[in-house]
Amino acid sequence: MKRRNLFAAAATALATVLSLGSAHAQVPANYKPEYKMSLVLGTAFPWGKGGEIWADLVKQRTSGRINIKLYPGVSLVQGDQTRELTAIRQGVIDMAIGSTINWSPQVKELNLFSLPFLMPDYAAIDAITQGEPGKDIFKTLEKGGVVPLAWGENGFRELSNSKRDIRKPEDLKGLKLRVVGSPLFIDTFTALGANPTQMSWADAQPALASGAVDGQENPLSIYTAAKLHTVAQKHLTVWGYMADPLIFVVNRDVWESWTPADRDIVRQAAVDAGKQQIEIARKGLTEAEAPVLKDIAANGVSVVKLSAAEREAFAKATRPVYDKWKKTVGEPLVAKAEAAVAARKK
Ligand code: X2X
Repeated sequence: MKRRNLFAAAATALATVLSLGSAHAQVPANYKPEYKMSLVLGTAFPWGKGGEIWADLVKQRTSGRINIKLYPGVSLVQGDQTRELTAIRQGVIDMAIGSTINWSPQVKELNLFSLPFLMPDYAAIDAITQGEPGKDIFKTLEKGGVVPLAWGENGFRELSNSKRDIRKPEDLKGLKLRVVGSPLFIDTFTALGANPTQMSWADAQPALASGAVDGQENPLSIYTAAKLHTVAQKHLTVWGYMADPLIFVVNRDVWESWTPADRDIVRQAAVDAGKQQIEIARKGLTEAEAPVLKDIAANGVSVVKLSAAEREAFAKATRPVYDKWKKTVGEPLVAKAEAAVAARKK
């Protein structure tokens, strides 16, 4: 290295040390050494990967002023995912990426996404989350005391069980199914003749393993990463009856404790992480032939893909549930969502 270059390199190194030093010196006194991010699933799943990306982007872009630690398994609320939103509001949790399902017991509008057969494809999810209905939902959450920043995705929830192939509603008769924590799911599966029982994701896996329940519904990224074929889930029906988006949020007091510049960074990082997370969640599912389905079948799982007519039979059987819950969600919001779906670019 020439002498001049050496000098330049030394100057750069010194500047880096100084800027790092000053970045630390600039951490406002009211900032916490660590912010707690709640998630149901860890980094083996698209959900947790989204959390990791968000935390990493924030750390880089704030030069470490905002340092986020992931708490998967909703461990800050002892695994009870339906208590997560309340804990965010109370400040027990600083920030989270949460499923619309888990927060819907507190925010009735979030049941929108759980209305059976509202969203026929991925474009329909995007039309709602990225359009007017999504904005309305964010306003509702803001009024509810949290700061929503971006959308992510858990995914279309497909049905698995240990007993038989499901092609028509009658096939569900008497099946014991684990469902998530919104009463809407009890209504949907009761309407289909099944025997639904509500439990947390933490309890679901042992219940499937012991045979206490016969089946469950979850996105295929979860089915594969949690290896549900090893807990007797050998029959899978791809019916796309609903999908749960994820929402990136921050507790309001935490948000207000940050400088406006840092708020901008955290918001933009959530938007960027959300986009990447949605891509990860859809990987293997949106390509031709859906390679994920081949991988699942290779594990000896019987994969049933419903035809449009078969799907329609399930939609018809659950229509009364849709109509009942439309009132709970709010008819104007549902009408807006239906219009966004009808106008979507396929
Ligand atoms: O509990 C579930 O099924 C899960 C992991 O998908 C949610 O948190 C909604």
